[in-house]
Amino acid sequence: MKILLATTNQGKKREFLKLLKDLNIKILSLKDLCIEEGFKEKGRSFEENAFEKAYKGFLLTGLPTIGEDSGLIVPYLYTLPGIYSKRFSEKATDEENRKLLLKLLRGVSFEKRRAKFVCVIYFVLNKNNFFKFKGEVEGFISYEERGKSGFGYDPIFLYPPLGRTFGEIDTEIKNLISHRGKAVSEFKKFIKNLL
Ligand code: ITT
Repeated sequence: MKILLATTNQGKKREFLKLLKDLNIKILSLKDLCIEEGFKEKGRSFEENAFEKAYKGFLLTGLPTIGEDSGLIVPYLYTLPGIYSKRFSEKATDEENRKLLLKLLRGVSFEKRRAKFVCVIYFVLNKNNFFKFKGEVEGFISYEERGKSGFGYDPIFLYPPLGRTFGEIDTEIKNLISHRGKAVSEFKKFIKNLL
């Protein structure tokens, strides 16, 4: 079985490939298929965006497709960056996004720095059958950047059970506890049944 992973984010792709490597499935990326087109998100929820990416990938290639939308929710900031996680700051680079978030939380107490990562995966098997998987992980926004692992907001996402940010842990460990790791684990149960 071949599956398209409809993401342009290299950090996500690295994690997915590690998480799915024990399945008897060939995972192709948009890049592998020379598809340059980005997947602009227009939806109002992680669900809508994930579905749109997966369905568009399926329509473009005819392959069963995984679409994923994820982001960081900070209740103190009325759920921002949320579905705008990728384009939170003006320049929309990972570094600028992190800087903006730290700036908005300057002087804010630890308790109010609660945050959670959310990951929604849609798997479009064919034009009439699609399946949703979701994962979340809770933590806090740190006071400064720590560590260089991962991508996006990882260096400022503090995970209390380990006393470290996601920027300070290896991908293998992150995959065991992360929002994406949890959603993919549900997806794997499903796909094993299907196969
Ligand atoms: P695709 O739409 O092509 O998949 P994207 O980067 O545009 O890639 P999203 O719209 O889902 O993806 O944006 C999610 C953003 O949320 C991402 O760019 C990161 O800034 C952040 N994010 C999601 N998961 C993360 C993680 O595991 N660690 C750190 N930041 C994460």
